[in-house]
Amino acid sequence: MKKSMIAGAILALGLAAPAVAAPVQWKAADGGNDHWYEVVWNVGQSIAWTSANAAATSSTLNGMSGYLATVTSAAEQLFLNAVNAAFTASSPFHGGTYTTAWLGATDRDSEGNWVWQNGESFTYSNWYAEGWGWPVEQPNGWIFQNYLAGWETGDKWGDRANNGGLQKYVVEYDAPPVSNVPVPASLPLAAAGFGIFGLIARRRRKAA
Ligand SMILES: [Ca+2]
Ligand SMILES: [Ca+2]
Repeated sequence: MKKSMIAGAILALGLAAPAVAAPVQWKAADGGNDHWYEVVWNVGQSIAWTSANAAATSSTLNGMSGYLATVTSAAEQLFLNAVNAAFTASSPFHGGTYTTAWLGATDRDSEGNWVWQNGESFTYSNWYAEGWGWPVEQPNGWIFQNYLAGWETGDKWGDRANNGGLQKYVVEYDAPPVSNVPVPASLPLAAAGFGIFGLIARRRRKAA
């Protein structure tokens, strides 16, 4: 526990650089969306979905905003399979064709109601669903597994706990950045407003 907290602190400070594959574009000329994708490996350390999500949303690429990747069609899944396989092949530490990586969906707010964090509609899914015995059908974690793990079995998805042991995540970048939901400009003002209200309330209490 202590060790992982220290590792987390080091990562937060950016002292340990994760391994990042060169971003790859899914070109419109190839039937894609012109978005860029980047596999990030947290070298030998598991990374929580929430940490991966925060890292992805603070990433930029040539002025484009990043987010944990969304997979919204079979074609996009196939493209990402190739990206993940290329990354896996480039690393001697990874076995198999693919390795599991976080994707940008969660059902933490409403069990079974999976949503992409960037607001795209969750109409396509690729859950592992042919389970007779082991591995079992996914998602299977009920309220204990609320985060989307890509390539859980082959290229199929599974649900995992926030600290589900994954070491990789995929960042997607829009070109141009359109699908990220921006932080409303009024939010800092609102926060400042609440601060003022808090002051007034304290003064009133003091006066009373
Ligand atoms: Ca769940
Ligand atoms: Ca699961």
